[in-house]
Amino acid sequence: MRPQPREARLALALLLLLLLLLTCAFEFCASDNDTWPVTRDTKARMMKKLRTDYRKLKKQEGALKLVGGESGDHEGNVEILHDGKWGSVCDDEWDDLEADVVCRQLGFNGAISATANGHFGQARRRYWMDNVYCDGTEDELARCRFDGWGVSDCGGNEAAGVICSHDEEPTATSVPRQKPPKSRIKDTHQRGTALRLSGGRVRSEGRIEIKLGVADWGVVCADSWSMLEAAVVCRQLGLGYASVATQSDFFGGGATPMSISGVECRGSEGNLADCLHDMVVDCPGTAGNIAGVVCQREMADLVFDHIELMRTAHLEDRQLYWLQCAMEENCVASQAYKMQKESANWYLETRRLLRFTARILNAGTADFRPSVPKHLWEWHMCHMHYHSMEVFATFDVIDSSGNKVAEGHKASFCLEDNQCMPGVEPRYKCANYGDQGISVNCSDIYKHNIDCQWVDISELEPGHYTLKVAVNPEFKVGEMSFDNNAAICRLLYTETFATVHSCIMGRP
Ligand SMILES: *[C@@H]1O[C@H](CO)[C@@H](O)[C@H](O)[C@H]1NC(C)=O
Ligand SMILES: *[C@@H]1O[C@H](CO)[C@@H](O)[C@H](O)[C@H]1NC(C)=O
Ligand SMILES: [Ca+2]
Repeated sequence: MRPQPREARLALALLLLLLLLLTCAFEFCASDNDTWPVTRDTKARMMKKLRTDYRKLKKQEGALKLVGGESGDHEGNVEILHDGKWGSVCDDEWDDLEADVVCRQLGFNGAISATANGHFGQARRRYWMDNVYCDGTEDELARCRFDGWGVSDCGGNEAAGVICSHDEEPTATSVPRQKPPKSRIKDTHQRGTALRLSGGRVRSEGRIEIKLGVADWGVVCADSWSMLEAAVVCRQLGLGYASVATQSDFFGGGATPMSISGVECRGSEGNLADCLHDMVVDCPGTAGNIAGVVCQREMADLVFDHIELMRTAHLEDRQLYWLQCAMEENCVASQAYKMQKESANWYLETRRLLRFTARILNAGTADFRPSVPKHLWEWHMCHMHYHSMEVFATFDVIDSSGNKVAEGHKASFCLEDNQCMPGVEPRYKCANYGDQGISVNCSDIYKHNIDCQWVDISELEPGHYTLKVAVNPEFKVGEMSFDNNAAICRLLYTETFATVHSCIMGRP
């Protein structure tokens, strides 16, 4: 179980208070020394200070604030106080449940939305929390599950935020003032656009500069800049595929005027002018929030095998006793953690798992390598291997109105060559801290019988659903195409069996 630092500190403060009282009672307070009034005075002052410290501690540990919001204090990136210092929260696993807890802790009725990717600017401080899982009943964010204070592998652009519902403006509908809707770049700037890279060490990299009509060249705000937008730039300039999307002044440009912000592409466009942008430039965060790219000719391309998924999908009922490793890796639904908290016999409870095999082929022209460098890989004791990519795959069950109904967990994997086409030598191996990756024309296979290779559907009502399995779902690693990274299937679930059928290939 995770230690409860808040409780621990409160207990410590109380203990000190008691100790002081005792010392006092035996040493000074009983003496009839003529300095007794002074001692009593000192004692009273110390007691008072301790009491206020204790109250402060109680109030502050786990306190939240929202920063960077523009239209009021009901929105912003989340910062949390731990150990007397404010820190940011990473957006991995950040969604409506967590946002709701944040908003309620801050005294709002609930959340309108959870924001990610530094929606309200870059993270200003170190990350205190990562992989936060709330079940929605917590009264404080600090009571949700997370990786531990300060444990995170997130970059500066992964700040989590919220927009809380507030009714200070009764004239408006329930939606508060948000950024105005976006428009296509070429609709706003009909006199044409031109694109170039500047400040790179070689021709195939640099900051993006865009020329709108007769205006001067300007840089692009990196507020929603990702591998998808970067891919469009590389394609348009004939430079191949995007391998890195930068959000900094790494390639200079701090003194160049900002031409556009909020650029948003699907990733398959041939021209950046087909993407959306803010009609009025609105670039949150620091001056160095500039979009850049590194393009490459050769690139990996993961393809998810949906045939194998259909062939292998089946149900298994398993006692929590056998799922303790899986619990450590967040592979069961939050209901299971609740049982663990509330019942002494929690390990006798049964969970229902929808198991299937995930087979991922690299059909590109370059190896697929993990997004996290080797020295930062996390060792997972339970499964005795290193995780090199925090979110390599997502498994989601979605109902007919588009809601996620079985908590899709985000699986970290150990990437390796399990099966290669004839004539291709496997090169990546997880064992012994080996190099991780997937070679061209090799597949990484996660068989249905290994731990965590499932969706926990214990709370699911029988019926018809959509099962969506996706690899590299956050587009953290560059690929030739993301249109083949997901299998989107029909799931029929009855009390006694489940079938997965009619899969199509799609985007995460
Ligand atoms: C009273 O306390 C003072 C110093 O705090 C000390 O010097 C003195 O000896 C004490 N007298 C008695 C009677 O304990
Ligand atoms: C991978 O397979 C494709 C088609 O099966 C082939 O054209 C290509 O040369 C192979 N690449 C490598 C590096 O083996
Ligand atoms: Ca792909």
